[in-house]
Amino acid sequence: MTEAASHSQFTPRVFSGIKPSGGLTLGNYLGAIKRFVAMQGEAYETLYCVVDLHAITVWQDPAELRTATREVAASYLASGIDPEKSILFNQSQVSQHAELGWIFNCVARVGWMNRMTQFKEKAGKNAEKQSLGLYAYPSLMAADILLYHATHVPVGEDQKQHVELTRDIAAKFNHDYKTEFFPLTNPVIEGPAMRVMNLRDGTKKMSKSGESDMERINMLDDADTIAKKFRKARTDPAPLPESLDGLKDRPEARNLVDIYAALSDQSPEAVITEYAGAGWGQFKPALADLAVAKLAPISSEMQRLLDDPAEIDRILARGSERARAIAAPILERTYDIVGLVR
Ligand code: AQP
Repeated sequence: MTEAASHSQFTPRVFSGIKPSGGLTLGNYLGAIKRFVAMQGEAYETLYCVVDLHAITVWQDPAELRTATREVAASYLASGIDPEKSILFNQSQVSQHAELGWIFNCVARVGWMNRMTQFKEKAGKNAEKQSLGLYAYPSLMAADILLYHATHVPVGEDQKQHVELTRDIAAKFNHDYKTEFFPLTNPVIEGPAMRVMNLRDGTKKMSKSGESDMERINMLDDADTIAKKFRKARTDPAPLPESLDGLKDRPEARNLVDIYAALSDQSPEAVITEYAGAGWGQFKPALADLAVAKLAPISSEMQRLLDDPAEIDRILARGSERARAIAAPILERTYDIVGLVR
């Protein structure tokens, strides 16, 4: 693929999204939302999406899906996404996502999908019983990104493979149709909390849909619940070490240090320097206080916004209109390149 496809002719544009598949977690906040806010500004045009079509790749109760969609939108707004500065919308209101997703289903190879670790993890031993949508999810995700010619995608570590697949799809499309139409998008995975782990098992990531509520901090948890969950978080008996090296092979301890670092905008090294030798009886309450200080203002603003769902719907409708204005000509051009007569 040509260099040109990855650079220069594309406007610097950020796209990212979150699935409304349940209550949002601290992992979604640190790995995604906090960074979306930081990227909003002069350097990029920013589009942030509630990716509802991805949510239905596993069963969603319709009423709960509507609530979760508004909750993701409220979490963006409450965290500092400004709907004037960013385009904030939900995927299903921009039908071009599904249309480009189909084109990409015809570009992506079955072998590529078979290598996706997220599908393997989610499907477990029941791959045959999963929806076809869950299997094809990464090509819809490629469409989400490439529909806007997005150059940068802030994501957590778990989505890295899907952004790499997006580059593969763009490169194959460009190659097959002898064009440089789609950019080779860069994943942006930076900071100490790109993979926030489950509080009960430091080898598994914190997920909205994890089995037990005790394994995650939800953005809407109250102060007592947050304190209780950190108090009961699994750790080993040793105190915090003098340096980060001492956290090797201590995944639960490392996770709590990384969470503290991300919440306080410090490096994990700085946290270790501050808490060297401290026991969990000291560190966990400090972590809980910090998490409450950061999350409480966001969750109370979310609650306020959720009291007026019609206003959230208006913001999403307006954002969808602006998103369509970018997406429609890109899809039109794609159809032309592919040879579809309209
Ligand atoms: N534990 C995490 N640590 C860091 N980042 C995370 N993200 C999710 N979990 C963590 C990031 O949040 C963004 C939105 O993710 P998503 O909701 O669209 O999909 P997901 O990664 O599948 O999230 P969940 O919480 O695990 O949802 P379920 O349980 O429904 O599948 C992405 O940028 C992701 O990296």
